[in-house]
Amino acid sequence: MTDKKKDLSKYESFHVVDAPKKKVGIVTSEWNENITGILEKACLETLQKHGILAENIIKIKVPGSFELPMGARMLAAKERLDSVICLGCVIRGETRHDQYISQAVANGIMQLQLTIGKPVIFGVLTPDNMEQAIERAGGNHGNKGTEAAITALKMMNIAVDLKTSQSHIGFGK
Ligand code: DLZ
Repeated sequence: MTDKKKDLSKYESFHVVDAPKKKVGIVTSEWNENITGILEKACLETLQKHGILAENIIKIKVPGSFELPMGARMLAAKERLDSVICLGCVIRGETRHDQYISQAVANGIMQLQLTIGKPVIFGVLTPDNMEQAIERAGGNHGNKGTEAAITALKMMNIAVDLKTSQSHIGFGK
């Protein structure tokens, strides 16, 4: 059973600080485009709702979710981005193909964000079937595109807070 408290799509907007000067990349998988298109639209709208200018949102498409980490890396290398959001939908099939893709994407995204030092967001659905995907793309379980945008905004806020505060992380003074 899903914990409703964890459904970030129903977030209160005052919990998220606007980030008007930030530049964000969105990388969207073309596979299951009927779903990923909905995620992308919600993601874009949420970023703009929080003050990010249209010209500071750079969108690209990749063939499938497996290509998301590489697409994000290529985009981050070309543009000075504060965050990259990866959107995809890997639906379970008859074989374990989906597990290989999902694992590779999750690992690739984690590796990329730790390497470049910027938040790279895992906005990838991993449903058992199309019905579950639809529920997470504007249905009963919210819209994971919105959630991905909120996560990016929160992570960019953390980066700003750490830069401006006197506190430090680590062992030095
Ligand atoms: C091949 C494949 C399959 C079977 N299923 C999906 C899927 O459900 N979602 C998705 O985003 N991509 C899928 N792909 C394509 C792979 O992600 C990738 O594009 C190809 O294996 C080529 O590297």
